[in-house]
Amino acid sequence: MEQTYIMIKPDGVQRGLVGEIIGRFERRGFILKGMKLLTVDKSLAEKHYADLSTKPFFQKLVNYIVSGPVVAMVWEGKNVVTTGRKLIGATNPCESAPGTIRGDFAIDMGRNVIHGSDAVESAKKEIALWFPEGIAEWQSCIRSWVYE
Ligand code: YYY
Ligand code: MG
Repeated sequence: MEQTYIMIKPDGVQRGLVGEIIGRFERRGFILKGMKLLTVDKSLAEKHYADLSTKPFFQKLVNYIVSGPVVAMVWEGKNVVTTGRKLIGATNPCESAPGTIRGDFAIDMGRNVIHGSDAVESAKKEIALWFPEGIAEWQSCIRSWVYE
């Protein structure tokens, strides 16, 4: 089953949006396979956003991610990478539709509350980067009530 890396950024944690965000993924039918709250050091933040290292906003982005604890999660389900991005909404919250996480809770791009992997391949890399210890092995009993 497909997995994605979802991270509640420091603003989401500070604003008390953790339960709200987890609830949206849970209610959709996705299964939580890994979760931890951690403060991020600069080198991990830089590795996570390595693809953006040449962008003018890179340093600002890294400083934001290390500014407080984040909640790192692995969610599992059919098409969870793409559907997760839909639940999250557009990168710029001004363009995120109401009903999405960013569209409901964010205004500025540099405080957009949540990260979600953009492809199956990047999800694999990000899960390995954030969960080097591995993730829980378990099967949810709701599976046959969510999938036909
Ligand atoms: O995957 P997503 O988070 O939606 O956007 P990315 O293009 O991967 O950029 C990562 C992160 O960088 C974005 O969530 C906000 C920030 N950012 C920015 O501050 N300014 C930009 N012009 C583009 C992205
Ligand atoms: Mg991205």
